[in-house]
Amino acid sequence: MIIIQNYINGQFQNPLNDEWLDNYNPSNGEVYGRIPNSTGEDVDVAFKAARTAFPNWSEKNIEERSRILIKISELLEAKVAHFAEAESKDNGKPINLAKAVDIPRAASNFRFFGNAITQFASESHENVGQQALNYTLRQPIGVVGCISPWNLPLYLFTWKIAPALAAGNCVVAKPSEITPLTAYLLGEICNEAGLPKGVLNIVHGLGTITGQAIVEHPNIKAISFTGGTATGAHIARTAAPLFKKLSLELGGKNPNIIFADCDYEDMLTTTVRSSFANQGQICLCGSRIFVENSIYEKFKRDFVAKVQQLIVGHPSNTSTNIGALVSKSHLEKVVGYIDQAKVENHTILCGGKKVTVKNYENGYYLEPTVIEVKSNECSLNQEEIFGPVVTIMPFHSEKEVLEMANSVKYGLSATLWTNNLKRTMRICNQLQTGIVWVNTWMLRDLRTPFGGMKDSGVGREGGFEALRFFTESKNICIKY
Ligand code: TXE
Repeated sequence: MIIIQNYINGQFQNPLNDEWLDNYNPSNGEVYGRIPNSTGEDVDVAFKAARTAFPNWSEKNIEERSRILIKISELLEAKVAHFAEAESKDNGKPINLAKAVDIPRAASNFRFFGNAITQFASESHENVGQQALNYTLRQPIGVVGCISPWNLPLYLFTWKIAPALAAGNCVVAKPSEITPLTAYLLGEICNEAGLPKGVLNIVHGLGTITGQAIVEHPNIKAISFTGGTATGAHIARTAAPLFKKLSLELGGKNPNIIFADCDYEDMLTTTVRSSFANQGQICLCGSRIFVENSIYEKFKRDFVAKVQQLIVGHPSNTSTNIGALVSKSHLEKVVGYIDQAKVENHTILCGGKKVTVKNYENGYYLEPTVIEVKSNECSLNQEEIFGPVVTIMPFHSEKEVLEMANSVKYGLSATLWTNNLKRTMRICNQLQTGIVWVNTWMLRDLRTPFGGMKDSGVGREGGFEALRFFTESKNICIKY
């Protein structure tokens, strides 16, 4: 049994009410740990520690802040195997994925923002006619709140914390109650790296209690949130009258548009990955596949054949492609969409059933599922499923596919496969998404703006966008 504690003021602590929640291992459905069921009182203690730490941290030499963040990155890199094992156990993702992607990326987040802050410049404007100089300061906000989800636990947790700290803020953070383990382990690394106590505080608990208390706290002045769109809307409503800065990275229903002139084999291999990586539980997964009519039947055959080769298995097995879904309730939600497909007479081309993995019969496993839908209007094409389920349908013209791609409430990312440059430019200009990948998927560069349009969120993360979010600008005008 792993006992996870809050990390407040550099120390591991029980919740003040001594109430705890069970933490499940999705690969076998068993409880393997417990986490604090923290309340607003714990959040307030964390806030006070952060507020006390703020003057020293914000006034620290930038090189010194940068050095500590890079040290955290190095310590994480040295413990990739340990963290990957924890992440895989907590989330159900294949160990190979956690080792190759999640934990290295968490380390990169600290390294990247540790370096980025040393390059973060602000503007100045001289008005010679009026003999005035304007310059803009970018000052840390104070104590900020970071709330992250369960799909890429440490990866997204650190994607918020690293820029917040780099910019000189102190943080009260809450990882998802479903996947708290690697955030817990991070506390020790922060101490080892010499992060002063109180600069980062990690409070565990339910979204509706602990998360809500962070959002409602009158003196936590900015909230960076990644999670579901409904939760994002609730947070926006709560934060608005308190005039908090908000960054919301929410759900997606991303189109994957495939033209006949693409590099077919590359497209096929990448499309399997963009559909099912992390059991399809990535907000960037291409969940609606649109294929040009002339290659539709061939694609259907080849894609289904490749998907059927994916191995569903225990996350710790290195040959596993598809691990366990994150929770029982999430598995049931995803299965609900497959049932809906049957009711609406869509065609399930492969998958569709829960999988029983030998010796782990109570784990949350599901076959990778491909569904041929009749139209883009069905709920399977309009709502975020967030599991190993993709839909496919043919299109006949550029105009038709653009209309379908854009006619959802979400606008996070899109993928386009074509070798026609003019078409690429036309479509990229018209797609209503914050991110477009052409002839690739999930090729990330941490300097680029990251986030969505429409119901996929507000604001952008990444690069200097994140540092701008976590700072207040102050313009100073001097008459000389
Ligand atoms: O996320 P929640 P859920 C989508 C996906 C999924 C759906 C719901 O479709 O099926 O959202 O997932 C905290 N105040 N995504 O319910 O609740 C919560 O504790 C403050 C897309 O698991 O949004 C957790 O730390 N915080 C997504 C975090 O919010 C609150 C990734 C996210 O949980 C809160 C995950 C409140 N009132 C799910 N209520 C993506 N964009 O990548 C909850 N939380």
